[in-house]
Amino acid sequence: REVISPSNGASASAKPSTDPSAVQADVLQNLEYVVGAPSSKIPNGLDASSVYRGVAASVREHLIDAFNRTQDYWSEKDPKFVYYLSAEFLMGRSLMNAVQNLELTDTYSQAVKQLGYDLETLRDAEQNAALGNGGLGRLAACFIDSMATLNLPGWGYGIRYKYGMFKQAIDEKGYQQELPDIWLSNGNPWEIPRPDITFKIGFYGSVDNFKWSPGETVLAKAYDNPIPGFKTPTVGNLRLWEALPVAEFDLSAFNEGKYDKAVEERRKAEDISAVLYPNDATEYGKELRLKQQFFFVSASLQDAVARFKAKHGDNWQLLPEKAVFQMNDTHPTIAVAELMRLLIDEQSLDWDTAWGITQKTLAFTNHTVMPEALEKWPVKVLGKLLPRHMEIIDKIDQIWKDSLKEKVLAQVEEMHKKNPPKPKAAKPLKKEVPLAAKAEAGEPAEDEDEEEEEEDPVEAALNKYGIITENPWEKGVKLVNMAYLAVVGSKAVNGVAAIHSDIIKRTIFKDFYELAPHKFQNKTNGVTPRRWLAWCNPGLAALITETLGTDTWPNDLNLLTGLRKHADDKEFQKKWRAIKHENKAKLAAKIKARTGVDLPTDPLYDIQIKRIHEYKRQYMNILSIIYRYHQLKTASPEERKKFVPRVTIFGGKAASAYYMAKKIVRLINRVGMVVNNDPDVKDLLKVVFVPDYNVDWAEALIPAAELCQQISTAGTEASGTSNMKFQMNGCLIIGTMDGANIEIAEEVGKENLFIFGMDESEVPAWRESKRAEWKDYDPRFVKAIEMVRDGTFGDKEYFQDLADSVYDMKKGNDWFLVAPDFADYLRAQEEVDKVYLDQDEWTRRSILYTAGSGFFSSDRTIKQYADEIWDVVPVPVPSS
Ligand code: 475
Repeated sequence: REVISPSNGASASAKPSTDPSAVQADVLQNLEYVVGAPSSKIPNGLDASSVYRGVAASVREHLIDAFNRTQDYWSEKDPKFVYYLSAEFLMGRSLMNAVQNLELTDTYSQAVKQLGYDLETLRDAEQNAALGNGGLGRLAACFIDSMATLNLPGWGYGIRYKYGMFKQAIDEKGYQQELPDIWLSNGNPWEIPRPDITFKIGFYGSVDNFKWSPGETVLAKAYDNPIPGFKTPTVGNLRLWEALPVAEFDLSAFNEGKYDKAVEERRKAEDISAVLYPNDATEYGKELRLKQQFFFVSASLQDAVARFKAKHGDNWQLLPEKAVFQMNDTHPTIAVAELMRLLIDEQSLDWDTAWGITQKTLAFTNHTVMPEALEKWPVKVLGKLLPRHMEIIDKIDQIWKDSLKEKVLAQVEEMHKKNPPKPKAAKPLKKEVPLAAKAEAGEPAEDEDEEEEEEDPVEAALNKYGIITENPWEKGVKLVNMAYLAVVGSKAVNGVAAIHSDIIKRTIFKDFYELAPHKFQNKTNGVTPRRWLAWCNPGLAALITETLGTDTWPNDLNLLTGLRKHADDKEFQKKWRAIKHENKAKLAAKIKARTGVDLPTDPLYDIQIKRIHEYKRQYMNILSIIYRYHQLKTASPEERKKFVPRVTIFGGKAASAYYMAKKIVRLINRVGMVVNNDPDVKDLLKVVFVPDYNVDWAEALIPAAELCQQISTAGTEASGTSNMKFQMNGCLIIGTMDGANIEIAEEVGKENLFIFGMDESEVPAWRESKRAEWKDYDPRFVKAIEMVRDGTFGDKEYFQDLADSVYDMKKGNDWFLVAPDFADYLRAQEEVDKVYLDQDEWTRRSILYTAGSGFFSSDRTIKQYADEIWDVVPVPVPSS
């Protein structure tokens, strides 16, 4: 049976050409009719930004063509779809990625060359789409790239924030300044507005006999962002929602002269999709944030459910076979209640049927064990904003607790047998010490140890499993634990690296794991090797292709193991090193242009780029640099010659309210100002803080890095993903046995990393018993702290409490173990210097890193999600 779909016929003739001169004509057309440039100015009188927009509009035609074919085909085949629900997608720039993924780089390079431009310059005219904070948001972006490349039917769903991640500037004193990111100011050629696809989203109001009458309603409008796969005609979709008022404008208010009131509705609605909250791994308890979460979850579920209904009518039992929703951390977990509401209230299913379907359709990923990052909404807030959902959550909690009663009773009896009850009951709630949360508020971190009231042990045990629990910090205040809601409502729960998946089973989800061990899985993170190796490091990519004799490795990254046999080859090493050197020179030029700092290109390039956080320990890194500076200053000219020159680079944003993180940013900058201008150390040490670290910076920094810092306190970094990007680009790791570092060490050989510090298993004991009386400060640590205190880097007063935080146990508490790990860190740093002197050995290791990075392709990760959680299979789109 031959099926001729309308798109086949229609697009065959409309399909854009890939011949350079035809592409050039197309670019000119777009410059004239999309950008609106007068033909007299085309091409020579135009600025790069205009030409970029013309080129982007032309590339967009190719994307849309393949996008339509893909989506039509999938719609016709009706396979099971995965929907990736995420409050963040940190996409970065699209032009080069699109051109490369579509395999049109040469075509477009030639076409724009003939017009007098080069593609590289145009690429810089694009604004970064920074709709994410850090690791979690960038992971979502890598995942949708892999989904498209693997031909997996699936969409990403999120929010089209008007203002993305704040832009960071560093003022002349070294302070972080936050500026708005007006990323849409030049328009966005990569999106397709869908004014016809809108859903109503309700808030507030009341519930009468299970019927919800919202008190406020806004519209969610869809924008589709085509996501090209590589070496496949498949183009996936990222659908982002914008919030709009239901009524455009209140004309009668306007006519009465009430201008503010006339536009009030619009402003209130637009607020919902206005800003991305600049918080990484911290909960932010604002009603507007919950509003955002419900807004995009509801729109996405309504959209997917409507699509299902159009095909399958009321055959709801089929839903879990046609759709799966992956919840990216706790932000979208209101989906559990919203899917229940849609099935019960709108589709008239009974509770049990709806619950069975929900539990088979949702899955949940946890990304952090920081207790303050696990969202808990006050019942009062959630109940006011979403009264019907609160009712549903209440019932889920009740049924859940009832189902546990027998088990809990047995447990309590067992406990009593072993341990007859003393007059005072055991503490019902183990108090974690979420110090970073307190530090964020600028409060001193101190243990609180109030007396707990006696509590019925059964009640207490049930409370600890409860989705609705009492706030341990505030008596009588009830909270909805969103992570627990997600665990109970999902078919699968996963962590993002082996150690992390193990930790969540032992700690934050212990009781849930014991009740339903089958739900718990691991999916070690990955990154897209297209953006993070092939496109950002063309020199290395070419050498790899030449050496392996194939260019298929970006889609089959395990082929990189073929590099292993060249690791000792001196000629090959030379070529490998030359590429690194070239990347360093390019980076130095970019840093010079952006910061004015001159960097030599021969020293070891040592880089730490990630959100600024106490647990990530940028502080420990800068303390070791301070000590190095001290050593240099006190060395004789002869001794100085023995130092291995280093360029140390930092990048990362501090959450705007995170007090200590902001001090760390300032310290790094102040150290840079002193060190970089000190003739004594000259080219032996440089300290650079790149302002406004983002995806674009990462693409320049990672290929140039020789050493990267992955130095989180063991047990705190869920996975890390920059570690994988650095590894792919042949950058050595100094790090702790934490997150995915452990798995990287397995692939590369532990002896090839510079591992130091306490293990995850040793950390709790140190915190509990040794921390308070820790006196064993290494003299080098003492020296570095002294230099923070004594005004060597200025701002004497300002830095005192930063020094205290890791040193004075009455004022701080060094929760993240900077002091006890410091000596071993310096030992590892010395080892780094030693190995760097042996360039052949360094390069051998570098090659082994790249060769061992195949496992960390997000293609592998996504295949595992597809096979082990989603049950979604590839549906490749026929070529034409
Ligand atoms: C982990 N973000 C990394 C990465 O799995 C890991 C954002 C807003 C509010 C609360 N939290 C966030 C995160 O929790 C986050 O980015 N987590 C990171 O996820 C991907 O590689 O170790 O810290």
